[in-house]
Amino acid sequence: MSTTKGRNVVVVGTQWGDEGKGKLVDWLTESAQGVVRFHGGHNAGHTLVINGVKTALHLVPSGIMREGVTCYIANGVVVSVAKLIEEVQGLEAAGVQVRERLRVSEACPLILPLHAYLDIVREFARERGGQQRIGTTGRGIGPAYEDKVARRALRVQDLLHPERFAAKLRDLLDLYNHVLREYLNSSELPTPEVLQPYVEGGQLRFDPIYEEAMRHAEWLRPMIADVSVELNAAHQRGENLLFEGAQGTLLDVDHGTYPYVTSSNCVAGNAAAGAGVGPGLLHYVLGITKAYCTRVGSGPFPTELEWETPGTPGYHMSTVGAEKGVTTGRSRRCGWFDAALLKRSAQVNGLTGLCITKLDVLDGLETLQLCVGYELDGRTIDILPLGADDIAACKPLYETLPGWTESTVGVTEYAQLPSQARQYLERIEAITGVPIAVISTSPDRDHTILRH
Ligand code: 2SA
Ligand code: MG
Repeated sequence: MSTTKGRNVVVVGTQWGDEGKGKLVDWLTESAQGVVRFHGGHNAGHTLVINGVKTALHLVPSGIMREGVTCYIANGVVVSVAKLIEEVQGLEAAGVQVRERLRVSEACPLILPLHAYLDIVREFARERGGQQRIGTTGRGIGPAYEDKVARRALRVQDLLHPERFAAKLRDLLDLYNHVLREYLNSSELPTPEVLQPYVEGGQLRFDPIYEEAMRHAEWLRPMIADVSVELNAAHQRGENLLFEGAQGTLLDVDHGTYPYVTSSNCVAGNAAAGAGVGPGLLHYVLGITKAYCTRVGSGPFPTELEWETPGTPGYHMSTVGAEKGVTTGRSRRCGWFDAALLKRSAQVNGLTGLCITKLDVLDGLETLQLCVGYELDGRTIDILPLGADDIAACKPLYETLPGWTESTVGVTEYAQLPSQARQYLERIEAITGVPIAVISTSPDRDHTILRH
């Protein structure tokens, strides 16, 4: 994990998100000059704890907490300027200088209030049609990516051309208002309070969306950049870049538990496409892995435990690990570590090294179960299958390992971990074939073990 000049690191989540990527990106930023978000949007929730002070980030890259680091929001990210303003203002009120160090790609598709509305309407329609909700964050991520691949998105660069913006927005609203009229009975539609100014009788209104976007354009203007050109120039200068993944591999639209996924590619390979750099610039892929599993939202989770009953291991993980969504405040489902799932993640990301987070949360559990494969349709398999239906049919196969009673909170030397903790980690390494380079023993920046 040692960092040399001009060496770039991609940080990805290997499970369903919330593995602790934010802390690691912040920690690694000590030797980076730029941090890049390359996919997703403000559905992400990255929590950092610095000198005991907690900061939650959604859209701003986690490098922002280090002075002098440039933060890039690259073309693969879907941007809500309203949410960006809110987040930047919060950070600046707390004394973090942001705007001079933030660059936003002109090619980013915009998330407008209409996308959040469509997100909520779609979830409602699924349920009404007898399907399970995806359990989205309701931030408009899916509808914004739909517009992007359908080639009708409004992009950051359109904000600087009011007439062009207005024409594109009119077309978009015509389309969606038609869809809303045809397919849904507007009187039934739920409209959250924050979206009420933009909706009338189940129809999206042009004026408030347009006027707000034009105000936002002025705020954003100084930060708008050709991020791809800037990243390539930074690399030429010998700077180290850090590519910050959001969500996790099992939420990837191609490789995850489809359709219970997010709408972007969360895997390491997308760092190149989503940032506008060549794949040759991705030198080290660090997979962030929680020492157990969590998932927020619907969808299959083979090693899920009962996590609401006091006294159970699942309850222990949920409470000691404070497993609540940073963006929505939803409780996360909890379960045993799934090494067969990690095997899938290691392959699709091409992991160079692993970072195990929240090891300390397992302190005090008598025994630990490690999923090493599944029974599926009478066969035994050792890697997570593809797609929600097969994954839901998997019966996990476990190995039992001893737990430890000592506290590991704040340990910074591998040798000082209890022998059972080391045995647990080394078993994970042996099954996945990926070396554990880093271990995190509390949310604090300094409570980190660097192994190699
Ligand atoms: P969406 O909103 O379209 O991306 O939702 C689709 C699925 O992706 C999941 N998802 C997430 N899972 C974990 N963490 C996320 N970020 C926040 C956090 C989530 C929160 O860090 O805690 O606060 O609830 C995140 N973002 C999206 C989502 O649950 C759906 O399963
Ligand atoms: Mg999170």
